[in-house]
Amino acid sequence: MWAGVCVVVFLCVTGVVGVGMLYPRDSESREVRNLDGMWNFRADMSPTRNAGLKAAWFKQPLAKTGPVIPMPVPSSYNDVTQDISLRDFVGWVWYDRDFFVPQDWQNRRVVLRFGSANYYAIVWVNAQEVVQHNGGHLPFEAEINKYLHFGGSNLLTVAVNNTLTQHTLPPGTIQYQADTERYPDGYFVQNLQMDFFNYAGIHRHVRLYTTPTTYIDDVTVTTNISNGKAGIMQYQIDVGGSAQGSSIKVDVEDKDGNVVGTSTNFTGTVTVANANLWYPYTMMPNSPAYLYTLKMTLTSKAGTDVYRLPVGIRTIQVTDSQVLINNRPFYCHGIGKHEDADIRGRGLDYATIAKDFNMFKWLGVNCFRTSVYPYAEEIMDQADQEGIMVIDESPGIGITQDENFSNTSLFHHLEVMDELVRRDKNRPAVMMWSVANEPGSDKGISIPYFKSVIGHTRSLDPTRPVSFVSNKNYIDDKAVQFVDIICFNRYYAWYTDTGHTEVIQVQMASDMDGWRSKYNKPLFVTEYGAGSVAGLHRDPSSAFTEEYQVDFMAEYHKQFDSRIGKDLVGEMVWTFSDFITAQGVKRVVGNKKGVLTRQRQPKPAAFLLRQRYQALINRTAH
Ligand code: BDP
Repeated sequence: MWAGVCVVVFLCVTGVVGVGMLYPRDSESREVRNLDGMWNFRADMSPTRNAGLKAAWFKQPLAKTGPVIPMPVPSSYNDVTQDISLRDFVGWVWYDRDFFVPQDWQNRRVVLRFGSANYYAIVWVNAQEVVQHNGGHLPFEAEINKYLHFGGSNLLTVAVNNTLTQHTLPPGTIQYQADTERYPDGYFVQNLQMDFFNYAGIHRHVRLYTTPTTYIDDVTVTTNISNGKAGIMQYQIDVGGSAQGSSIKVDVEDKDGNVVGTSTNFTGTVTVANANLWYPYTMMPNSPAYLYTLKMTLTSKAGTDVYRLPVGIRTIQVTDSQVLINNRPFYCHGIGKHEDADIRGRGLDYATIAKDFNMFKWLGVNCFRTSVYPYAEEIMDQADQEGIMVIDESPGIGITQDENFSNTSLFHHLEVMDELVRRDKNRPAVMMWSVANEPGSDKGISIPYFKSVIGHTRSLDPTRPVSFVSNKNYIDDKAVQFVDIICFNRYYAWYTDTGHTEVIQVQMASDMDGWRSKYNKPLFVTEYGAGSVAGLHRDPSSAFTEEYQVDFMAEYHKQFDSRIGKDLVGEMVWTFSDFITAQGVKRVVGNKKGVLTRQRQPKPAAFLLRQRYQALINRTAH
């Protein structure tokens, strides 16, 4: 019916999983050019949202097809204007801009890369399609040499569709209302299966970068420790272009630029004697997060290509009751969050990244979950550099309807895991992959589905634990059998027994005992939280006041304290800051479970958390 949706479904054949997706980095042989800035923008407001594709708006500058407005890239487009129809828009939006390519790029490989665009994107350069991408939170790129005017101006056009269907991640549905006595003609809404607002647009950097025509396409590094001292880096380098006759030099450099290990093999091992290990900052306060540089120099007929990858040497092991980092127990006192902030929605912003990491340190947070989709690479970089562990989660939230477990959905989920692991596999901060949040894991059909997604992820990366986050109980859940760590979200005294904090300890205790006795695996409470509207007070406390959030959390903390060092390996409060959701009677301008406001100002709950986490640093650090 609605052409916008059909296009999404039928074009989904473009699985863009090539070998590598290295982050663009300048080097002796590579140039990176940022295309961020103010682009031209136009939403396709036609009833079928299909006018732009039909009339091929990409064939000419967007401004010639109709009125355009300036739109910042990166950002979500939703909150930038005063236009309610744009805020709540569903369908195709169009962006374009010019860019110049110097003549001397002609002999290099030129790549156009998007950090992410939510959800489905089609990209044209000079009116020719160069790439499509299905999925809202991961990078995609295309080699664009054959479309370029070297030494001249080029037109870049992007169409982005935010429609969520039963086979997207997260899934959603488009609901039409045919009753013309109650709804305007052609009325439809996007129904969501998650509680965060479906911010959309070009959310992350758009960049051009160059490489020689024979180039380092990908590198995979895993690390180990020998005799407690020597760091072992096992790596594999993939070459793109014509690799024949090429050679490689691998140098491991320490922070001062000293070469501490070398190799000349494409696949091999480099040993660093007396290595500085990578630790989360709470385990090694004086020298956390030590990063070496793996400098790769490829020499071929096409010249030399140099790429530098930061590498942290560390191991992760999971026993039946502990997580060990470099053979030492690690307790995660963490937080769940969203990328949500201010006017830009989920668009990348360095000030917000810096503020959020400063708030992590202020609170004493030593890990976070990329709830509930993969975060920007620049956020992940910060975690690597500051020594904050990450549960790296796919956008698999809301997998609850039978159709969401179909083969079409499964295929896409596997593809998303390919892309996520490909992007983040070398990051020391990533402690675990989470393939989903709160799926229908009590259903029989979830068994083959999660067996497949978890098994596939484990085969992509055998070095890290894999899990998903359950909101079912130990009796009903059918998919937790496949995970390495049992992650679960609980809202006792919030969604059930609202207002009764006295039930928390008893309910949490029997819950955790149940999981333990059934599975004998480590437990991780990935969400617990109560809403509080900043400035709302009541004493004695009641739901939605700042006091209630504090009372509520304190009860959970007592239960956690009794299990740290036994079977609980982590706790994460939900959530870091208030965030915008779809409108609904349960949400007052968004979800208020933040311990910070959306502007990152602490509520009393943040001071409680800070006190707890700073004390936990002292208690669990060594
Ligand atoms: C959990 C979801 C999370 C929600 C939270 C809530 O995992 O995404 O925001 O509930 O209701 O079920 O606050």
